[in-house]
Amino acid sequence: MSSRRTPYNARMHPVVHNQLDEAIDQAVPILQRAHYVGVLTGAGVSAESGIATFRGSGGLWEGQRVEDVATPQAFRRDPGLVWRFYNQRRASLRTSQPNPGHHALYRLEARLGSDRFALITQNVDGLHRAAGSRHVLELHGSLARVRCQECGEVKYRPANEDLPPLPRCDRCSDLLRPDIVWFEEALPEDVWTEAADCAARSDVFLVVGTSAVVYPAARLVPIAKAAGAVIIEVNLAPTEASYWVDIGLYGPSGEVLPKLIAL
Ligand code: BV8
Ligand code: ZN
Repeated sequence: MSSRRTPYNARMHPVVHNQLDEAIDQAVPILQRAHYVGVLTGAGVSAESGIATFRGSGGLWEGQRVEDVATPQAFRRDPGLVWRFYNQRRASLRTSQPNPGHHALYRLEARLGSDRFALITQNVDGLHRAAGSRHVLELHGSLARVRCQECGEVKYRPANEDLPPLPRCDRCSDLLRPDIVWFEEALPEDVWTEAADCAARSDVFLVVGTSAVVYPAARLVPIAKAAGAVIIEVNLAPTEASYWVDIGLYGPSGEVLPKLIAL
């Protein structure tokens, strides 16, 4: 067995790496010439910071029905269960740091200037801001904020703060909920409008670490493409967005982004 496997691995690995290096070489001058760069990130960009992704084996949705924890109906039915899910995720952030992928995106913004760069993220972990990124559009909210379900007051409650199992509003005493966009809820309109504008303004659009199956976020890719952007995907493997992609960089974003952005 092993004598058959060894030559196969030895033959395949250099080929995969050469393809990635060639694709990075192709992408670098396009990125260097770009006037406006938009980036859409998903859970994969934080995987190397130790934060679980959603779909696939070991993902947050494995063994956990989305409908039980990430919908308004779930919160009405069992707010304690929903808060346990979110308090666990807040706790997991305490030991997480931005990884080289987050840092590389920060350096790209620093080089271009924030008026020529937008980082649109589906993530709720705050790691892009922790890495220093400034023009960040959080489409799905933040684990570091709570919102009163009655009076709507939003409060910053950083993940290193313990919350009670059923936190209540200081102002009206009603139940607080995570300030997260659940399934079947609309995205914050101002954030979505700005994200769509930025995608349409981009001449390069990076799609990083997302399965691109959740809407409307996934629509940003064809929006950017229709406006003439070159679409560059960074992921472990092709995704639902790959149909629109001009250059695919298939490898871990914590390794690929620093190479793409250093050059
Ligand atoms: C809306 C949850 C209008 C909270 C999230 C049928 C019925 C009902 C609704 C729908 C329907 N069909 C479509 C819809 C709309 C629905 C939707 O898109 N559903 C899909 C799933 C079918 N969307 C909505 O409901 C949105 N609202 O449409 O409003 C409306 C009104 C009334 C009724 C209907 C509609 C709201 C969507 C908000 C969802 N919120 N958050 C929480 O986070 O706790 S979604 C959840 O998925 C996450 O938040 C995350 O942001 C998002 C996207 O996931 P990804 O980030 O892409 O993560 P995933 O695990 O999938 O992929 C990881 C990727 O990383 C993989 O590709 C992997 O290969 C890669 N990777 C891994 N490691 C690495 C890596 N890549 C690089 N390097 C690595 N190291
Ligand atoms: Zn209140």
